[in-house]
Amino acid sequence: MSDAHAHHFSGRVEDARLVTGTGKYAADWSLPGQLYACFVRSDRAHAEIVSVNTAKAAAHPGVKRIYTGADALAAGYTQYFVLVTWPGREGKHIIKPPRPVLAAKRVRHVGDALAMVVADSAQVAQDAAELVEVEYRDLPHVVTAEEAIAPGAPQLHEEAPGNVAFDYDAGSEDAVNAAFAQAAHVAKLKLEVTRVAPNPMEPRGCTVRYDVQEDRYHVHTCIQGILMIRRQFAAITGLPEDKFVIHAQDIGGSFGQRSAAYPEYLVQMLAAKELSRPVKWVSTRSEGFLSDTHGRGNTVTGELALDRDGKFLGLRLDWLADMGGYLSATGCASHTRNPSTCMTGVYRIPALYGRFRLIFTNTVPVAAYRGAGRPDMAYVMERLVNQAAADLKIDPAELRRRNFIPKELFPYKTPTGSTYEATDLHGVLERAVKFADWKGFAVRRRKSEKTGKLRGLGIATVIENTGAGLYPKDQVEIEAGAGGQLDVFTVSQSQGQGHETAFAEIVAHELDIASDKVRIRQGVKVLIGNHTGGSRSTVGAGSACKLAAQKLIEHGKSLAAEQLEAEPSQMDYAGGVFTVRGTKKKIDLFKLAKKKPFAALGEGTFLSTFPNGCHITEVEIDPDTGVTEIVAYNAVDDCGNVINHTIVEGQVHGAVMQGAGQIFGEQVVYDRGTGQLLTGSFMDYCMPRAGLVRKINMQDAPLPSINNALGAKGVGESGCTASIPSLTNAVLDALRPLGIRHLDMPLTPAKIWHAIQAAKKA
Ligand code: MCN
Repeated sequence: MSDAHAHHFSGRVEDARLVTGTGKYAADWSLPGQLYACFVRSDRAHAEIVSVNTAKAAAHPGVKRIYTGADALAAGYTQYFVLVTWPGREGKHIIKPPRPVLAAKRVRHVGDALAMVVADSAQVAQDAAELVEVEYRDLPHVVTAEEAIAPGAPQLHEEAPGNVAFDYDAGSEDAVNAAFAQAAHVAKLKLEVTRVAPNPMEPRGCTVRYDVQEDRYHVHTCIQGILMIRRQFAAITGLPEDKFVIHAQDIGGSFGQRSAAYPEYLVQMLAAKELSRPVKWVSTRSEGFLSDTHGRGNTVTGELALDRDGKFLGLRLDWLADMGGYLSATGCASHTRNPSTCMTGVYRIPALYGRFRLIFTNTVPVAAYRGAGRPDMAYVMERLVNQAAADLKIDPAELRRRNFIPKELFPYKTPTGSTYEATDLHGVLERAVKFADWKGFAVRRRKSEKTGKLRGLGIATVIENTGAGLYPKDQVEIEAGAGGQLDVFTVSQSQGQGHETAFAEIVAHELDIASDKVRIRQGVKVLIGNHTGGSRSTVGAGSACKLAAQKLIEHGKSLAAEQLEAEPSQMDYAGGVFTVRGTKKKIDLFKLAKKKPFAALGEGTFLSTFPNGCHITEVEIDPDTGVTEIVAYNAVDDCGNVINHTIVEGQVHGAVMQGAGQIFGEQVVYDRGTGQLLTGSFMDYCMPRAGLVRKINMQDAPLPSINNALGAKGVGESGCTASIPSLTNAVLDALRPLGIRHLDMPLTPAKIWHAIQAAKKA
């Protein structure tokens, strides 16, 4: 890379806009003549709707129209799009009970929307919503997956007996049974991967305008990409995808949550068309807790069989995923296929079997959340490995070394059908062990003991597949326009990942020009490609950026040749200038475009990549208070070739923080007796504070991917996948000398303190 654009690798170009309040988020879109919507939501966990009386609300001054479940049924907006199309156990397909976009006959969770008031202002809509009278007949409810599958449990959907939406398995049950029969030791744990609320900074919002002339809906909302949401709208309405024009500029975080075509948006469509006015709705934070999809929510029993030498023989999982009251588009895949594809982790385990069941409960639907099943899988695996190490009194790093997939077996086909590309598991581990001064821990523990603290050392060695997508290829178009700038069009959508910076750098690097000449334009042109999710944008859209830039050069060469009266084969290109080889004849890329704008399309099909890493953490626990302090966080990650190191650090930092949040505080809690959501605001849902993880030491261990043009592997989620098990292993390492074998997340001070007190008494 030339000095001319060495400055690219500093800050992010979007930051100035985002931190000075000049970003444009969902709530910032306002359209002339817009009306405002407010939703009436169920205050019951499970009930029949006997009647909805809208008379008083409709008479409220300023109210234009009130929509109810009857309108949803009349429109036929009842069938949702879900990603899972493949069969499960015994060839049976996923059960997709109808979900009217406004609850019609029954409500299935607190917060289930059953009416929408449209009025002149948001305040009037809210006032009127409070006048809607709903008569319910309460039904028995159930808020945990385990209780939902018990005999006699309340049933949520007639179509799904026993509350099971999908029963899926992976691997070979017979092979696992045989492996367990040979085992010298079995480590077994029952683990809760708690339900959490993603809570992006930006509350959800949407403004819909129906254009009569075009006969199209213009939807202004927070998304992860225009295509996936259009496909869902099309599936629900039965209309072609091009009837939906999606507008989005800045997205204030998503973490998987903004991939759904939420029911509210479809009711707004009904209203915008019928009333011939745009309809705007912006969620409050509390409403978000009740209606934005939640994440994780798995109860997993895991068993790891080992031989006498500590070699892994088999892994068996029984996985119950709490899906909430309805299926989301992504959740069903996140909790079946995703964990099964990386079920073997970084280990050579000859026999694997997992049974994954998706269960309905009277709670908010669950969807993909940063990592989407892979952190859950890594957590189960890494907890089991540490449990086995403790049981067998083997150093946990050593037990890992013994069981890593050997280098010579890569590319490695796992027993559940993934093909891992080359990784250097031993190399990453040894670097991390050194980086974290693993050997010096005993001394540090003694030091902590002197101050009355319990010190623990945690490790997680993880791998995950990135690259899941709905579309078979990714396209990017670059336009060299007359304005002296390049416009790069992509259908992926940054939600905070810094694509405007990173993608511009990819294009600028390839074209050997300054990156401020390159402008990334997301979602304004319909191309084929995936939304931003599954940590696949860099390998997909990013690689397509590189290929498009290469094509632009080739195309530019033929145009430049015409201008300079030469043959395209005589043209060279460097530093933004086309030259005729061996002559002084040349033309600048931007001058060429000024004469005649030109464009190029880059595209490709990019396979999964397998980022992997080792995170070693240390905690100190004050036994008098149960408070845990993370005193060291050392991460070594292989995310292939790094495009922008600062962004990668930011991504790992953010994801580690999210993992730490889940381990030390975050949890969505429902009251079993009433089915009410107890964590409905930031007063009672414990978001992590900046001080939770003070310093992360990071090292890149790049082994280029062979599956894409950049040699990059995805990195957006890997910090979650590694931090969740590593931090838990550290806490349990600190507590194990007291005889504490296991605690479920969140590891709050109260939980730890009580466990210590109980252990002292025992
Ligand atoms: N990157 C890089 N070198 C690599 C890999 C990635 O420089 N070898 C950079 C990329 O150029 C990009 C960023 O890191 O700017 C993340 O890239 P990638 O791993 O491809 O992930 P995606 O862009 O597809 O982002 C998705 C991922 C997911 S799935 C969730 S969930 C998530 C996340 O990213 N949600 C986020 N990070 C988030 N960050 C913010 N701020 N907000 C969210 O909602």
